[in-house]
Parts: sequence; structure tokens; C-alpha cells
Amino acid sequence: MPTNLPPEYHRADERFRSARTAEEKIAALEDLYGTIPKHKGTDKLRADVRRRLAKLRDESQNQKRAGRHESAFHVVREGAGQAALVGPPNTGKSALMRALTHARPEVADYPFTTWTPTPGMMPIDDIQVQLVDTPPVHRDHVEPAMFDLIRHADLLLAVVDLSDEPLRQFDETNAILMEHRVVPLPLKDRTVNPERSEFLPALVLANKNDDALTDEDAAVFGELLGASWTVIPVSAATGRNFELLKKRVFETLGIIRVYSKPPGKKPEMGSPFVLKQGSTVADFAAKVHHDFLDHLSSARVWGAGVRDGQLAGRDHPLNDGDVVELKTG
Ligand SMILES: Nc1nc2c(ncn2[C@@H]2O[C@H](COP(=O)(O)OP(=O)(O)OP(=O)(O)O)[C@@H](O)[C@H]2O)c(=O)[nH]1
Ligand SMILES: [Mg+2]
Repeated sequence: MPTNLPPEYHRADERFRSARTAEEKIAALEDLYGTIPKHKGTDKLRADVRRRLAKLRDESQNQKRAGRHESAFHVVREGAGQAALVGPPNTGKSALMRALTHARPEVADYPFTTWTPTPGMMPIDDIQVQLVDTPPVHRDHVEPAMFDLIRHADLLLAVVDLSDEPLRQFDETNAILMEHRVVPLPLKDRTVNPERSEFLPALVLANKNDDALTDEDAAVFGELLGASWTVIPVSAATGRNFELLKKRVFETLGIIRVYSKPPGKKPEMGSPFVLKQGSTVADFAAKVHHDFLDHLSSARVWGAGVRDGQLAGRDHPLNDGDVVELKTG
């Protein structure tokens, strides 16, 4: 490998290594290719990257052909949960997607840039949550398949442009969503057709809050929506409040991370099992391996609210961050 590669190369390489989906791998590799200086010393490397790209593209095409669902609106779920970025045109959904994941949907300063959804993985500490960028919600363009996609998500991220009548955008989006039987949880009581509706937890992303100058606008917007909504002022351009956004996404998904400790070994930190809040030792055992549940003899738990290594029964409720040692026999 040539030694004089620029830092961008190594960053792209790191992104490639941590990419989960074929699309992310391809995007990272394309970026990586662009960072390699063109000279004799890099001929071999560039040829190698081109070969890897061609192979990945082939594989990805074949997978798509083999898939039962041909629709561009079918997104394979991955990670600890799925959150859909939803909102009017030009609010910055794709820009947020690009800033929070390795996915590379097109961003442009005119409406209706995005026509098909793009998935990507957003890291939150040691887990990954899938974000899905979607085409704009707008009366002039309604794609029923898009509402099916949104309906099956775990979380709605309603994106508005803080600099362009956010309240009007927000009301319009909710109205259109509800006409398609997708109901953000805070609007539950206003549902006309509850039996046929899907209720989704929601966070509101007030985007284009690039610096402190617009904090007051964000605060006013939050007050107008009232306490039943969680408004997070963010900026795809500057990355403002991204940590807060991730924290709220984690909380709102209602999940916990539990780490496995094989008997006599160190806990496997860094690769948690993701469970629903309220899960027990038995739920954890079932997740680790279905045999474990049947043959579980004892469990020890380290974490909040327990003595270190405390023996715990099957029904013992687990907390985020717990370490569990399962013994069978
Ligand atoms: N200042 C600023 N501009 C932003 C920010 N996020 C997005 N933009 C700009 O807003 C415009 C629209 O961004 P997109 O990400 O394409 O918006 P979108 O919501 O995906 O648009 P559609 O695909 O049409 O629905 C682009 O010109 C972006 O550069 C932000 O946080 N701050
Ligand atoms: Mg877009």
C-alpha cells in the first residue's frame, strides 16, 4: 500500500469498515476512491478499489433481484430500531441523513429532491439505529407505499425547517400522515379511526438551527407545540444537538442494552444485546440463544440496582447497561 495517502483516505476507509449495508459500503468506497491521489504509485490500489466496487455493485444488484419485494419502498430493517425522517420538501431530511449516517442521498436547494427512501445506520454509543430518509410529505405528491413504510417504523422523526413557518409545516405533515392512518402518539386522542390507525412515537426535529441565533425561534416553536411533543432544535449543517438527538432517539425507542458475560470470562462489552425496556433475564436468555432459555440453571447480574454478581431468577427485570452471566446445566 502506498504510504503517502491523505487523511481523508483513512477516514473513508474507516467508514467503509464500519459500514453495515451494501449501499453504505459502496458509498464509502466511492468516496475512498476519490481520495486516492492519481500517480504511478497508486495504480495498483486504485485498480483494487475499482475491483471491490464492481464486486459490491454486482452483489447488491443480485440481492435486489433475488428479493421478493421489488419496490424501492421496501426497506430491510436492521439494527436496534428503525426511525423514519418525515416532513415537507426542502426541510433538510436528506441533509440530516447524510450528517448522521454513512448513507449519501442527494441534497439540493430545491423541493422534491428525494423520490425514493434511503436507509442508513446511525451509531448511538455502541448500538446502531436505522434511519430512513423519505420523499417529502406533500399534498401534490402522495405515494401510498411511502405511508406503508412509515407505518412500520418504530419512531417518527418529524423534520421541519425552523426558518420557514415551522408550525404550518408541522400541522400540514401531521394532517397528511393522519389521513393515511399514521398517527404520531401525541395526537392519539384526535384520531377519527383508531382501529385502523398505526400509532407511532414521535420526535420533532427543528432543523436549520445552525447556531445560537435561532435558539429563541426554536424555543417559541417548542412552546407552541406544547408539552406533549419533544422538539429538538438541530442543524444538519453544523451538527448542533446531535448528541441530544441520539439520546432522545434511544430513550424513545424504549430499549435497553444488556451485555453477556460467558462464565469465567470477561463481559463482552461493546457488543450489547438490545432488548425492550422491562425485559427479564429469561428474555435475555432467549435472545442470546434459544437453548439457553430451556436449560438455564442460574444467572448473575452486574449493574444498577443489584449487588455485583447478584444471583437473579428468570423474572428478574434488567436495566440498561446490565451485565449478565448465564449458566446452563
Ligand atoms: N442552513 C442550513 N441549511 C440546510 C440544513 N439542512 C439542509 N439545508 C439545506 O436545505 C436544502 C434542502 O435540503 P435537503 O436535505 O435536500 O432537504 P429534503 O428535506 O431532503 O428535501 P426533499 O428531498 O425535497 O424532501 C439544501 O439546500 C440544504 O443544503 C441546515 O441544517 N442548515
Ligand atoms: Mg430529500
